[in-house]
Amino acid sequence: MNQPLTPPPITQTRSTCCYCGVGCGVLIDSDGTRITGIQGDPDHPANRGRLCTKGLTLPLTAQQQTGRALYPELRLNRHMPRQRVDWDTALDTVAQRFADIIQRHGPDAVALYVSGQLLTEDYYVFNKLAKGLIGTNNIDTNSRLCMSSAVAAYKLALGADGPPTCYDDLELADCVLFAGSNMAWAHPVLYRRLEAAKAADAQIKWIVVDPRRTDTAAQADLHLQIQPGTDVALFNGMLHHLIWEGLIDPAYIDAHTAGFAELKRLVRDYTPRMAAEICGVLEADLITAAEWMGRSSAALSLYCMGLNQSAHGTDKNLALINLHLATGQIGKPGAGPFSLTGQPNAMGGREVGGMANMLAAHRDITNAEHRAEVAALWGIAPAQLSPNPGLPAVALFEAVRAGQIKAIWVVCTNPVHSMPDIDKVRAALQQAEFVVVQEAYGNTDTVPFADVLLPATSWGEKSGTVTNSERRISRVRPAIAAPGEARADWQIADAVAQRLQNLLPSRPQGLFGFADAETIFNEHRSLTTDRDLDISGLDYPLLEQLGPQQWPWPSGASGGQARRYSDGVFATADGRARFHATPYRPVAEPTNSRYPFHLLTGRLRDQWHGMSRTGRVPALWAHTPQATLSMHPMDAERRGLQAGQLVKISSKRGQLILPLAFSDEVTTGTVFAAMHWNAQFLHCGGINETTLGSVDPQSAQPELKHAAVRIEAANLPWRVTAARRGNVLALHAALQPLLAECAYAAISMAGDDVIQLTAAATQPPAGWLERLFDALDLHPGADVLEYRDARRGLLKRAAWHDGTLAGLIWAGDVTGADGLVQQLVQAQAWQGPRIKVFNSQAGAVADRVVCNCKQVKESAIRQLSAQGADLARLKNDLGCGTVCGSCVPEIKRMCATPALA
Ligand SMILES: Nc1nc2c(c(=O)[nH]1)N[C@H]1C(S)=C(S)[C@@H](COP(=O)(O)OP(=O)(O)OC[C@H]3O[C@@H](n4cnc5c(=O)[nH]c(N)nc54)[C@H](O)[C@@H]3O)O[C@H]1N2
Ligand SMILES: Nc1nc2c(c(=O)[nH]1)N[C@H]1C(S)=C(S)[C@@H](COP(=O)(O)OP(=O)(O)OC[C@H]3O[C@@H](n4cnc5c(=O)[nH]c(N)nc54)[C@H](O)[C@@H]3O)O[C@H]1N2
Ligand code: SF4
Ligand SMILES: [Mo]
Repeated sequence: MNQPLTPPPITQTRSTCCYCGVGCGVLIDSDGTRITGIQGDPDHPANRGRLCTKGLTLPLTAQQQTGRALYPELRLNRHMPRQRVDWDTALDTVAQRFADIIQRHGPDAVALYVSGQLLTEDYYVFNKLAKGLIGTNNIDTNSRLCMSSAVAAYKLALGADGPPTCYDDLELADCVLFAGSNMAWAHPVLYRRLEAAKAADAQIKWIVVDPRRTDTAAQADLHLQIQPGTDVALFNGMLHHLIWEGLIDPAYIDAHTAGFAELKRLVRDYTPRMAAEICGVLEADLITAAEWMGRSSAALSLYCMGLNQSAHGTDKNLALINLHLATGQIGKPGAGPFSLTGQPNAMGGREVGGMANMLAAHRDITNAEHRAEVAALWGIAPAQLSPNPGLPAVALFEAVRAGQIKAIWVVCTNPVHSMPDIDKVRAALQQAEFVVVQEAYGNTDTVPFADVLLPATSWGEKSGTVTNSERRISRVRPAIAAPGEARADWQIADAVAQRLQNLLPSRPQGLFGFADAETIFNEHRSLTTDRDLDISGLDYPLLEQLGPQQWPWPSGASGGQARRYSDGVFATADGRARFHATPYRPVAEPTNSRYPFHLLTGRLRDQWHGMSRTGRVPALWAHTPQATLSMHPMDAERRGLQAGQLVKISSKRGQLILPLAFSDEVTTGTVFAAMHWNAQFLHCGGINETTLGSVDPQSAQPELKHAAVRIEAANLPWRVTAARRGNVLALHAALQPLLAECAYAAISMAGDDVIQLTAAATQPPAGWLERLFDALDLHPGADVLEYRDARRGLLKRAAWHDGTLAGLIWAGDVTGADGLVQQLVQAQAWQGPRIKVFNSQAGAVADRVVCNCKQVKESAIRQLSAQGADLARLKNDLGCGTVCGSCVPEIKRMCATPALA
């Protein structure tokens, strides 16, 4: 007799979401081997139980091993594929190749490129490995693409890195300025808190500065839709008004700042009229923004990549901080310049000094005293630390390309997708003598360049800490064991370091051999004593007992510090904050007659960066099912372009083809593309084929937000639409190698178990269709019908399973195919003779899912809102927007402007 199976008991593990810098606490359910569910941690101060669409779907990213990097792999030369090897072989090879290159060419011939998604403990070990053991400062991170302008500005203006503010300020501000931040999508859980505060107090004013009408902008009281890159002019113009209308705080300026006179001289020229003209906004709107801020009792600025990712990102930050210092809107509840961190541990990386110009605990490489302090704490001679700053990301890859850096170890980031001008990055990795990639997934655009692939554990599997945007340190805990032979990032670094030490006898010995994450944390905190981020009083038991805590927390303290500089004493030598005179400078690459469009780039609501995780979850594709280029309909009309048409986007560096989408969220002359799609889902590496490597002189952060481009119709008459029901991850692995051969090709997840491929070319690439049939297992047989019309170049195949349409390939002409894909997704019983499938002319049009949690589609919302339903009724009748709330801004917009939304 069969015993009834008792399901294994579910255990709950308290951890942190691995996506954005909000740093939401999560409770992970697992049955011992699999992650089965997730909830927001009701006790975590960042989210109090809430999660957004990305956080809520985390278990779905972790349930299958397909696509994960599970075993170390090694290739002996570039002409061979990598082979699975054991860990010792992989680690020995990395250590030997690095040691060999260091001995032949010196320590600066090697580099590490790491990530703000590493845990603090991982980061600490990598930083010690580069700076302490190897003796190079060539360790930079993807935070260079993200936060480095914010870091540079905080240090210049306030004397130290890190925001002076905290999340509780979100509810206390009566004027909120969002600058270059689409918080509704990029920091959704904090945005929910702001929405609630505004709903409770109608006096609260929101100003959004963004060249696009984002979901955040659509909810603002005032949207300053500036021309790209003109923020400095705007802030200078606002300050001009504040000064000449007496809305500054002279007592605060006198007591706590320096440099105001010079700034005042500069902004004299920035009359509101002149500034508004540069920005392309109304003078009256600029003045309103200044008035609201100047008369506010607590003004808070929230800013992100629209400021940082600019060739003058540091000045953009400084110009905004100037406004806060001049009005005394800093160091008090509800007020201050609040830089939102993007990645979950951008802050932790800064704390351990994991960048090319930093040392541990916010120390500087060029400062001899700082070097001596770190050397003493590590127990090595000061001369063992190199005084020369390492190369920041863009220059680092350039040095690899130039042959100056010969080995590079890439950890937890995907530069072949996320760096500007990726063709140069590909050339660099091709040119390098030795490339190591340490990844959780085996299918990113960087992995093909790896001579050694080191499999890393990821969310739900690793232990350590992260620091969120408000300086709060949370524990990350494992809920399940590592998949395959994957190891924790710090363990891999430690294992290589111990081997490298033996191979480099003249370098410091005995720095490694960490027992666990806690030991690393304890060493890290000992380096922070008496620094601005002093956490010498914090440890794992305390975090266990009291939950996540904010720094600083010096030994003996009984609590962290919510706000900094409340006493008006800043972290500069004389305690005064610094004003900086910031003249306006235009974007690095102005538009011209050859490249007439401003290209903006940014994020989508439900995708995360290169999609190695979010791209695995069909539900997260529903909100934005495909990569497109957004253009204002007037620009399209002028050029005779239709919505849905394939267009070529070219810059001086490169080009790509995408379908055109009409959008009045961009102004005329400006187009937008999301940053997420890459060669795992497209025929090319994505929008960074076109972007440029111009960097900010002070922060070395590249201008990823803007490039000058040309848009023209792409004439690709041969079309393919294919779809298949099955395991989407396995199907994706089979289809991905076909993408690069077409002029345009895109994979998307059309339903929970349906994958779709769309492709276009001038003519079919040789043998490509045969491989497509193989990939989708669509060979003629009992359940597969074929139609050919050689004269018209048509070939169609359709497959059935259990009486429903289960697969199709339409090649040559794709008329009617989209409707069939919808039928396939809906999996309804096929009606009538199967042969009818080939006559299909049109059919159901895809209906976008707006609310992920309740699976509410656009058509349902539109239908009700056309009848005058408001948000409350839509929530009540359809259930949309009632769980995570990520779709609420969009639903509100649909209600307010049904024709436009
Ligand atoms: N859903 C989702 N959330 C994320 C991420 C993700 O991948 N997906 N990534 C995380 C990370 S690492 C980061 S860094 C953050 C980024 O968070 P955000 O910076 O908020 O997001 P972006 O969409 O990159 O850019 C914000 C806005 O900058 C605007 N912008 C472009 N040029 C300018 C300009 O010159 N001036 C101004 N004022 N605005 C401009 C763009 O139109 C865009 O709306 O998001 C984090 N959260
Ligand atoms: N055009 C344009 N480009 C941009 C931006 C933009 O706005 N526009 N934004 C920039 C910004 S702000 C950022 S932050 C970058 C982000 O760019 P990337 O850093 O390239 O982004 P991810 O795709 O998140 O890369 C993280 C990688 O780490 C892997 N991974 C996940 N967990 C682990 C782990 O625990 N260990 C290891 N070893 N690997 C793991 C993931 O599979 C993934 O491939 O993109 C930048 N690029
Ligand atoms: S806001 Fe969403 S993505 Fe960000 S930490 Fe919270 S749940 Fe994760
Ligand atoms: Mo970022």
